[in-house]
Amino acid sequence: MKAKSFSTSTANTTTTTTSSSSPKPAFRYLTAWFCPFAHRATLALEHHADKVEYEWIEALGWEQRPDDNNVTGTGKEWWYHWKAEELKRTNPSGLVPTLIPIDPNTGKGDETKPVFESLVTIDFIDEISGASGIERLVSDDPYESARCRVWADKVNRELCSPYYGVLVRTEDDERMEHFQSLIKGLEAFSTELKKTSGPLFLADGQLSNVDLALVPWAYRYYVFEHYRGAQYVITPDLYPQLQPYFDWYDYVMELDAVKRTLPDKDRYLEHIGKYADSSARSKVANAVRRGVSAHELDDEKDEY
Ligand SMILES: N[C@@H](CCC(=O)N[C@@H](CS)C(=O)NCC(=O)O)C(=O)O
Repeated sequence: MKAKSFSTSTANTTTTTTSSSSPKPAFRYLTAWFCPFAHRATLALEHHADKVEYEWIEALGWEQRPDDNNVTGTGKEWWYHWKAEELKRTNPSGLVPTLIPIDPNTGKGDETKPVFESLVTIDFIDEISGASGIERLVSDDPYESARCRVWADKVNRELCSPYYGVLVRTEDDERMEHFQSLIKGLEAFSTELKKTSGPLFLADGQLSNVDLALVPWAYRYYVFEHYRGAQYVITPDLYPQLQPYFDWYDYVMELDAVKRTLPDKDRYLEHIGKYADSSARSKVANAVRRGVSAHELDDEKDEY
């Protein structure tokens, strides 16, 4: 299999690599350029780009469907996700990211072994890469690894889910409530960052699953100002207590594996506008509209 180098333009197309026998683990990577959950898996794949190969398959996107039956009652809510058949077949929830291992003997995806759930994909990619020491995203130290497990989940609940509350909820006070809980979460994260010498979650500049859990959303917080106004901006002037987080942010955004995976800001702004104006239908958007957090989405209740 030919190694594929990532560029943000890659994320706009389906990239095909040719297959032959290869000692490196290789995957069909069912993803979407805009998806922050998938971005976590992309970051892990790119961090281990010399050890793991993948074929980027754009497997999800917006499609506008006429609201013939006036299901929404607003005449506005027309945007749904189209999904690749391969995604529907392999992930019971039909969500990206999903990784399908490529069988080295046939060069085809082995659909009996899909790997999904973004936090799981980070750890899985790290393990299958065979990396060791400082290159690992899951610490070799069992105590640090346990602390990271707790914090990756906490980051997911407290620093990622509120993002959707700010964008999807329609009342100002509800949006602000989600924003305030995000700031509280960032305060807790900043305090935890002080436990090591910084600037990353683990000591000695070792990138971890906790860092990768947060990078996609930290990068995307810029959309708040555009859609929700100046009181939703997160800057050192306004929140000096978050300085460890700002130092972390400046550092991670300069890492090569991060820089080359960041979606174009204007293009993403347009994409996420469908959440901000309530015209989007997706499991996450429906869960938040129903009044629960994004991480509590339910396949049955939030199907659309
Ligand atoms: N808990 C999942 C969430 C993934 C997710 O919600 N992905 C979105 C794209 S950003 C998706 O696939 N949506 C399809 C749908 O809503 O049906 C994870 O962490 O991987």
